Amino acid sequence: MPGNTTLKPTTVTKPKVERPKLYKVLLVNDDYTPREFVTMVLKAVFRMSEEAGNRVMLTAHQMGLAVVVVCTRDIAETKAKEAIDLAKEAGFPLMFTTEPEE
Ligand code: TYC
Repeated sequence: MPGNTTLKPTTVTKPKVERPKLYKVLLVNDDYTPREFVTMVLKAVFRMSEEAGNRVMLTAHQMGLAVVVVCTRDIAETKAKEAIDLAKEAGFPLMFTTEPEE
């Protein structure tokens, strides 16, 4: 009926989209793995350029640790394992770890 319309309040529900937690892959320094091998693994597994791989390798060499990449937990764990396995096959103790971003 025109002029007699009841307006109902509309509830607007804002959908809550959860952001997946992000994880860091860390490169750990050691005294035995050759620098070139570390850079090669960073290029092969994390698709880094020679320059970026070298920079990250040198950071770990000097600081003890370096952040390689930040990504979802699944990808972080898979990549870390791939990298560790490559080193194991070659007989090097090179280590990668993962941890949640603060
Ligand atoms: N410290 C190693 C060397 O002097 C090189 C190296 C760099 C190893 C970074 C591990 O995460 C690493 N041969």
